[in-house]
Amino acid sequence: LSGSSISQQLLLPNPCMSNNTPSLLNEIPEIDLADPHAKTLIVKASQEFGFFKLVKHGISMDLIADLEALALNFFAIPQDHKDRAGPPDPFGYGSKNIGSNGDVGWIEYLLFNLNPEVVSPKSLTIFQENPENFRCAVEEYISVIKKLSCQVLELMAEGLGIEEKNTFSKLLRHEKSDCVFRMNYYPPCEDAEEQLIGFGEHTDPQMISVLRSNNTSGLQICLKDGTWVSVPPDNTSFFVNVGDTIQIMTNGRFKSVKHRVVPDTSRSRLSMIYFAGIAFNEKIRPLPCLMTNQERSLYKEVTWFEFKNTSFKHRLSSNRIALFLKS
Ligand code: GA4
Repeated sequence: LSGSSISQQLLLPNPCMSNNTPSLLNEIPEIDLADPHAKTLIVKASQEFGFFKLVKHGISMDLIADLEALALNFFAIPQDHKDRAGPPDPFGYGSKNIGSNGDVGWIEYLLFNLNPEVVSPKSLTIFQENPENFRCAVEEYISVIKKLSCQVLELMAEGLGIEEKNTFSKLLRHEKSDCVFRMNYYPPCEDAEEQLIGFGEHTDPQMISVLRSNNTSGLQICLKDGTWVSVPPDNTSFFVNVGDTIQIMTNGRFKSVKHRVVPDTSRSRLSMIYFAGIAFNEKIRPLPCLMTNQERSLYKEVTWFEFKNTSFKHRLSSNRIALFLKS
């Protein structure tokens, strides 16, 4: 990323943010997956924050460290080599531009398509400059994160008192589930005179997102009252965001959390996020078993295909769910 061409858009838009650092989120809900209360704590955290941290998840730190090293190798190769794996339309290597509606950030990234229905020849070029072990590490990581995501989704269903505990997880296990894996690299922004934005505020459209980052800060989440708080980095844990799809499926009980990333001035941040989505033809609507007697759906029924298409036509910060609210 070239420091000389920082556009106005990269500056943090929120005036209350530019001069003061948001407070640290000290009470981030921590879930130990082996704890018998995990399901209750996950539901509480999903309602209150739409965000929580997974500890004692059982995923090998070696696997993570290997993938992190390979990803850093990729981001360190010459720009023209990286560009051969781009542009991310919608999968591949991207730099600065996010999506296709004019959003920008102080970021480089790799987007992997995990939906067998979407043909993505670019997936091959991502690995072109890299040894076969990069592909293997990505595949292995995705397979363990998918299992972890299913575990979380099952605890969510159980905690909500849904009889079939695989209600959400079976949507992810579906052979045509539309998932994405993303590696984000935020170079340090030491020369910047003003606070830059790495990844602008947004919610994730899928069911849940499972994030792991190195030990560099940057992630911020927006609380219910609208205040932004920084999430202390923790490279041994995973962070889970509730996405738009689960907010709709729970008729608003779970909150799709607004979040953003502000790059560090002196250290680079690397995060890897697995977005657990559903198949294109699945309907997004509140689960009938969750609706109490008089309760009415807050949202218009929509397929994931329609929801995703509409989302991708709007700016990053747009309120996607609001587009599907019943009047
Ligand atoms: C946000 C969550 C995931 O990173 C992502 C993003 C996608 C993209 O980078 O292409 C989008 C964004 C995300 C939602 C609105 C549109 C599409 C950028 C953007 C401006 C891969 C996804 O699925 O939705």
